[in-house]
Amino acid sequence: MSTTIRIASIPGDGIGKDVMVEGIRVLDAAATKFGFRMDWKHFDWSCEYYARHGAMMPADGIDQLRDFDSVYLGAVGFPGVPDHISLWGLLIPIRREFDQYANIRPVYLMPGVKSPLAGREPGSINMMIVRENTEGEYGTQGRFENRGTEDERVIGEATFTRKGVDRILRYAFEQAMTRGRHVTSATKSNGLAITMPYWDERFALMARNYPEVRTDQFHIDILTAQFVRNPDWFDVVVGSNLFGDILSDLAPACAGTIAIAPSANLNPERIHPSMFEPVHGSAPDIAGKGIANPVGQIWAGSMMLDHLGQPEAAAAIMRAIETVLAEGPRTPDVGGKATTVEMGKAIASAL
Ligand code: GGG
Repeated sequence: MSTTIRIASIPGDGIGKDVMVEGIRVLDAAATKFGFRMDWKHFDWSCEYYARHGAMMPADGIDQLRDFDSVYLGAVGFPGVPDHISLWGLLIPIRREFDQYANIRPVYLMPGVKSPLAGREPGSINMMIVRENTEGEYGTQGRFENRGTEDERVIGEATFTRKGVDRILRYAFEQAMTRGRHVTSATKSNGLAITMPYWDERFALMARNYPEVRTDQFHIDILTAQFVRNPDWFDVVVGSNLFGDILSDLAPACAGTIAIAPSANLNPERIHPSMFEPVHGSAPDIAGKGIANPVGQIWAGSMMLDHLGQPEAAAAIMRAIETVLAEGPRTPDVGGKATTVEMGKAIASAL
């Protein structure tokens, strides 16, 4: 009897709906080729759902997802719903309730994709951003004081727990052991005088457990400059929730386009489902026009299959993505004239 993989798909908003169709097309084709079954259940949770129900998902939404092997997400956010409402109503609760503390975002300069940085060859940018995903600067703790007066101020708290910091640092070092044995820490301990010195302290302690791994750390401001000047310096880059979020848009932009970048929200202990999504957002300006690049969604699907014990299918999808990015058909953002559907179909056929 063949394995069945049960996936909750949440296309979400904007181009999430366009690229999800292609992600499913490619994963279904991979399943047929490699002899397993994909069993999809689709959820319409989104800003449209919010407009109808006053919430991004039902009150028991997390429980509805609990028994799936993984969650496959498109994009979240649309004009009319404030971004903090849409993110905190859907994406962030899933990450937190399922303790998906490791957000893994690989960055690779693919053949056929042009870096905006001069003289960069395919493969010359090859790093992994490891982003802390459940605490840090992303938070709802805080308060307004003297609201509506001249003395108005707002205070937001960032929480860094020893457990939370150590487990993401450990994850980054373990990743480095399987790659180039180099970990860079993103910090800002010269300005953020409480949380970031603590982060640095835990980083130095964690590094002692991995004498084979070369380490360095940069303040986030100069780190962004070095991503642009010297992206080949980096192997694994570990950062807090906010810094990792910023770096994982910047790095794929240096490698050509954020549109192809994937993201795995992992619960490494596999007690809960993990979630896979493209790094990009819902891009309302091009939603429904049929020109969104589906590669970020499809690459995220490859990461999902790898996580769920189908490494051959995952690798085949990556080869198919590389072939189509190099030879076409390609969407306009990567220099072609193809539609989202044409590119998705080409990747499915290249398997
Ligand atoms: N692909 C999911 C999505 O819509 N991401 C956009 C976004 O703003 N994400 C914020 C985050 O990853 O924390």
